[in-house]
Amino acid sequence: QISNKKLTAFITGATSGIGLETAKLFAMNKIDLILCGRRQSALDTLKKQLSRHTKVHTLNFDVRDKDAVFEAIDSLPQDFSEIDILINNAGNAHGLNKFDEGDIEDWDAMLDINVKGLLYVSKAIIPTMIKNRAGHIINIGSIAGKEVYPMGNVYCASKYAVDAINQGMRIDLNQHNIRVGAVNPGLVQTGFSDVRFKGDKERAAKTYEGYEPLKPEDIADIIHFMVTRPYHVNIADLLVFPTAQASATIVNKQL
Ligand code: NDP
Ligand code: 8X3
Repeated sequence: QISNKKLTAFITGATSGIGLETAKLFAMNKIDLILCGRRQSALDTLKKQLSRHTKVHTLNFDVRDKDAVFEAIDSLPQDFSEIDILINNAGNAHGLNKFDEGDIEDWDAMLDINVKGLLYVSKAIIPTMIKNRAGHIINIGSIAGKEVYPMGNVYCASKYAVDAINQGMRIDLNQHNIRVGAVNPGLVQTGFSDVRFKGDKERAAKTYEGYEPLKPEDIADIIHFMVTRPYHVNIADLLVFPTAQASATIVNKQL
């Protein structure tokens, strides 16, 4: 029974936003952590801060790099090798352009990170869960994986893929007693828009003006709720908006 023992969680994209807040909340609740990202200084800071509350191990790899993913996960010390919870969170939108004006490098980045990176990490970790006949995988999808919106095109495609992978994992891992579920947020104020708009801070800030967006802490709270349900309860698919948002494109802005 997964809930009776001290848990170990593996979080991708732990250096910022949703992943970072999930790491903090898990640490406060004494869940051991394997935190991943590419920014070593952010990983070092997190390790220093969160080690006061729980055991923390950091891994620096780019999820696009298949060999690096498997080497990093193979390198885990014995006391971090039994992973109970996988939060597949690393990802971003790159650009917001009409399809015909899309940048091929942006398309590659979104499909390689949001889809293939998630697959590599999952492939490396699932065997432990199968061996243990227990585990919980939470895939961070998006409203963009439920609804295509103007100029969302390839980012939406990447998140529709996450939605399909979430369903496929749940079906195929069912016989192994593994829980699989997705959280699909609407607008959350994180580093997301800085990346989407390639460092244009003014444009990024505009995304969150005139209404109260979700905070990454809100999503962390939901993820923590999911992992703390009794083991026979699997929250399979959850869509969460800020109250001001009704769909991918309908946001009640008071500007
Ligand atoms: P942030 O930009 O704040 O965080 C993204 C995280 O992903 C960072 O920790 C980053 O770490 C990591 N990451 C990005 N690219 C790579 C890579 N190639 N290899 C390894 N790690 C990588 O954004 P959010 O917290 O908002 O995003 C987290 C997830 O939530 C994403 O999957 C996103 O699509 C999803 N989401 C976000 C929404 C929002 O409105 N913010 C809404 C719906 C879904 P580092 O740079 O150190 O590698
Ligand atoms: C992030 C939310 O609406 O920018 O996935 O696609 S949105």
